[in-house]
Amino acid sequence: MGKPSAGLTPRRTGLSPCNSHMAPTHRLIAAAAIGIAAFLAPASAQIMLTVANSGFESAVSSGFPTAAGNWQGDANSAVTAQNGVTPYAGIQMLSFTNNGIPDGTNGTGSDTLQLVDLSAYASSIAAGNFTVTLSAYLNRSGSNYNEFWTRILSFNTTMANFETELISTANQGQASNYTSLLSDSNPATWEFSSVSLTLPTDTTYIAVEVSLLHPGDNVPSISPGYYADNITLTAVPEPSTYAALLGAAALGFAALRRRFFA
Ligand SMILES: [Ca+2]
Ligand SMILES: [Ca+2]
Repeated sequence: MGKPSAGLTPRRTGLSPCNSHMAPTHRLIAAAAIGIAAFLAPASAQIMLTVANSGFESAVSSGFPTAAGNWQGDANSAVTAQNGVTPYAGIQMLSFTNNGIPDGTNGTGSDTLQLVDLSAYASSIAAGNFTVTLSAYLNRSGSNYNEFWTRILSFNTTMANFETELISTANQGQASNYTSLLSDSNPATWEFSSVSLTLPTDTTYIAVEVSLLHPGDNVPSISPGYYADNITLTAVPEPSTYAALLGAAALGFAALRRRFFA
């Protein structure tokens, strides 16, 4: 951001005697600088999406969700500090304690997920390159080999059909992505994990998920000692927004060049 302004400053100073042409020129310079500044600050285009009960300060439910609004899944629970682990923030955190039904081949998983309605962003998503990022803090006091997952799945039907869609598309949705994390063994530290997914252009909602996988041994329950907290979800729309800004800045400079070299 500093570079374009620094480059423009001497020109503005040098031009100051030419009163009659100054105002429009300054306006052009300012417009170009603002355009470039906006282009160089993509963080400004990031959208914070709402995750309900993002810090697990309220209870979570079991079963497949059929609507947006809270965490559901295996019978995990929101708990206060325990087993040497203090919540990352607030007074509660998610404890992974139940892994549903072992499937006999792929080990077991303890899943908690939430549906997020993205219909308000339909036009941005349809433009393509609409990327969402899910982040979570994870920690354990348990000593077994277990793997945390953060995952995003996209869907284009209604939320009431979520369970059917999840099963019929082999647990993948239309598109999905995950990051796995093997937490360190220090219960005093929280580990950060995040995953991004560029959504199919017809996405209407996504499922965001935090899981604890217990690979291989296929036991019917997971001992307490594995936790998640502070879930965040952000989106960055199609970069054509930046391209438009850069285009505006380029036009401004072209106009300046004509003024100086005509
Ligand atoms: Ca919390
Ligand atoms: Ca840790």
